[in-house]
Amino acid sequence: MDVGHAESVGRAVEALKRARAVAAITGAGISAESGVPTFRGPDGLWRNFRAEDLATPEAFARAPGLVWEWYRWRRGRIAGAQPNAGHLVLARFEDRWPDFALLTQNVDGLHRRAGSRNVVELHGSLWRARCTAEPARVFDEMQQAPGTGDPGRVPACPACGAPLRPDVVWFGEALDPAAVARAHDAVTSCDVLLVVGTSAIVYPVAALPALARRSGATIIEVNVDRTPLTADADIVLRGAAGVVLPEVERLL
Ligand code: BV8
Repeated sequence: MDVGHAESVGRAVEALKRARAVAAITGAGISAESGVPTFRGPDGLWRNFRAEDLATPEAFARAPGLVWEWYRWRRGRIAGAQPNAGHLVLARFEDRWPDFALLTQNVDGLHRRAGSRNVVELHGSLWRARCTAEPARVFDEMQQAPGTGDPGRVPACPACGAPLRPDVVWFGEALDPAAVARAHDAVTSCDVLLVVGTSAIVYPVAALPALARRSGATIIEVNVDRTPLTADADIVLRGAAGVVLPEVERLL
């Protein structure tokens, strides 16, 4: 561990040891070491697609079969993935801080599979589908709804026959108000906010670290690269989440 990094890890450990309440925001980077492609990295999901082509209500209205193909492809990529050491450390943090809140932008479900229970899936879940006619009708694991696995097909709601859509938040769509309220409560009441593996450019989640900072929290960024948040983070741990988070946990 280089001296600068060791010192930053030490400062992060001290802040966490003093913390009464801790929260974390995660993005696609924490799943990278599980083999799940990120959105904007060199092997990013967006490399072959443009977000506005697929992750928007307009795209779904224009080409629902294409959008379903993309989500089925992503489910296939994720189905074989296992939670990595970074996911597991955050799951164990629930035992250290009873109210540890995990606010994720990821839709891959890996935090829950790692054992995290207090997870706010701010952008929904790839593993759920919901009825386009009655959004309250949500199908878990997608197996419950016939046709969600059939290539090219747009699955139909078993209750009313309307098309199903992935239960995720697309660009231009509002986040679930209840999830946003839980995230707001977590970041305004924590002493330390970990921001792990996110490019910090997708709003409204990207606005949460500034809110935490205004509320007095220490911001710790864990990322392999710089982001728009880096300059405002109190502590920057430059490295892979699956390496850095275990380094921190070992010293707690
Ligand atoms: C909203 C779910 C308003 C679906 C996603 C212009 C037009 C339209 C909208 C906007 C606009 N300008 C701004 C907006 C708002 C827009 C937005 O912020 N756009 C950005 C791009 C500028 N936001 C929205 O549209 C949001 N809704 O504003 O609604 C509204 C209000 C009321 C009423 C109606 C409407 C909705 C945003 C949610 C969009 N959905 N995904 C799906 O997944 O298919 S976004 C998508 O990006 C994912 O959720 C993803 O998680 C998220 C953020 O990306 P990251 O997770 O950060 O991933 P990324 O690849 O970018 O970065 C990975 C990072 O990890 C990198 O920093 C990398 O260095 C690092 N890394 C890599 N490996 C590792 C690592 N770090 C650590 N360890 C490693 N090993």
